[in-house]
Amino acid sequence: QEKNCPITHYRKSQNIVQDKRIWVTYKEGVYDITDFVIEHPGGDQILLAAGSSVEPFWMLYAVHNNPHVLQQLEALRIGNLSKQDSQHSLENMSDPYSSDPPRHAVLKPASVKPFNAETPPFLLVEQFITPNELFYVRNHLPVPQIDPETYELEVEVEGSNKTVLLTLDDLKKFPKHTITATIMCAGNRRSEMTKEKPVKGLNWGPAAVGNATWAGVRLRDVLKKSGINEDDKKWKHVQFEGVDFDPTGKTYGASIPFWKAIDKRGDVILAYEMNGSPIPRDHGFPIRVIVPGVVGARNVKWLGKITVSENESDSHWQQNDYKGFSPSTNWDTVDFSKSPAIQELPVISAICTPSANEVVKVQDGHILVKDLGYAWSGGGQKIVRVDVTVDGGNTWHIADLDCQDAAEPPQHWSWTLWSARIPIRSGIRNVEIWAKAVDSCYNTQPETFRNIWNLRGVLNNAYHRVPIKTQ
Ligand code: MTE
Ligand code: MO
Repeated sequence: QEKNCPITHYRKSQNIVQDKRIWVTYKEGVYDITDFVIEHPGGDQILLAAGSSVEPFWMLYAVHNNPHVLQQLEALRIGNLSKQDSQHSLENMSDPYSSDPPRHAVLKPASVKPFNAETPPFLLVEQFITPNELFYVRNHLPVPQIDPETYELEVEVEGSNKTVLLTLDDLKKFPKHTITATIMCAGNRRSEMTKEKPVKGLNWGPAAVGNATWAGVRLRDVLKKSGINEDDKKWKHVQFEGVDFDPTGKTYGASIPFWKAIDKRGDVILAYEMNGSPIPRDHGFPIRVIVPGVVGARNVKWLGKITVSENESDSHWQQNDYKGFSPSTNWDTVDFSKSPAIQELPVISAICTPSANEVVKVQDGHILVKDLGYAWSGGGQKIVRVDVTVDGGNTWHIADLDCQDAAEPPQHWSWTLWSARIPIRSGIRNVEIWAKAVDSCYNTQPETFRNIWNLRGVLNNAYHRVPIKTQ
């Protein structure tokens, strides 16, 4: 443990100073991982463990603790710790995920620790409102245990040394505001993009999305009560911090533009209810920010602190993740400071039933699929049309928009559920259903993933294509 490499020296693999080697330990082994980090995309994550044991980190990111990774590591072993040193406090280290809440068995995990899971697609489109226990879960870290009796939310106005502390009761004294809004992960449908060319991230299908009714207090009301003048040009961002934290003590964080936070029509709320119940632990109990129309990552759960600022959040998830890049940008050339953080999401749709390779009955020369899919657009835009084709775009059929909220743009926050009755030429057994949606700005989806591919696999909104068999 003679080398203690400060993380900040190694922010990106390109910046690694060759004469400062990076060592980690695992059990009694000592490993020089410098060359590995240079090769490895996302090497900056590994550097959290630089100069120390990787074990606490692997408990947090359990995907790494597998035979393949251990084998790779073994090749880098340069020595062993003394018996004394290797007997340090490992015994006291418990699984940080042991107090995570129980989950519905139907949720399909993309990773277990941290817990990430999506709804089975056919269940997703059965109901306009996604039930709490079926709502997808995207956690970066263990679920914090928060006592609602002692919970306090801190509100800081940067540059003033005044901070406001609000208990749950204080918060509930503000007028209650209810909205129905879709929340979607930036990585939703990533598994399709990765088929074009591998991307780094959880292998989500089309169901890292859900629609719920959220109730709470307007962020705007809390900010005004904390002394913020909505016309003050100085304020550019509102930052949020969760109380979930990584082994270095860093909490999950994100920010949104000030205008979105303060605008009455932005409908940003500090929610304490999800579909009429207290927010479940996985979804942010007791308070989570709902930023409708904006990517899931900014909807910070287990909210601990709000900061009104001139600057964006400096968290990893605001600065070095959840950004889009050119298809030609790779892990050697990427510069996260050059792309803006994703806020409003682009228009998307997905076919949820039938599933790939399902056999579908033809009746009167048509296939009829109820609850076919969902469509949604960010920024409070509404879906005005969904087009479906089964002949590669020679003919398009207009889908029925079966379930749609009455709210008008730019405050239309919910998804639209749709279905279609599609004519099929007789004798054709294998067809591919394609879907694309059009929103109230007349934005539509790109045809393929090829030209929107990006290294993190975000913004996966190309036409959804599902091959089926007819009978
Ligand atoms: N907030 C905290 N505190 N910690 C997190 O890991 N994940 C974010 C966001 N808020 C996250 C968070 C991401 S990336 C998404 S997509 C949504 O929460 C997921 O919300 P859900 O789990 O309620 O579906
Ligand atoms: Mo996400």
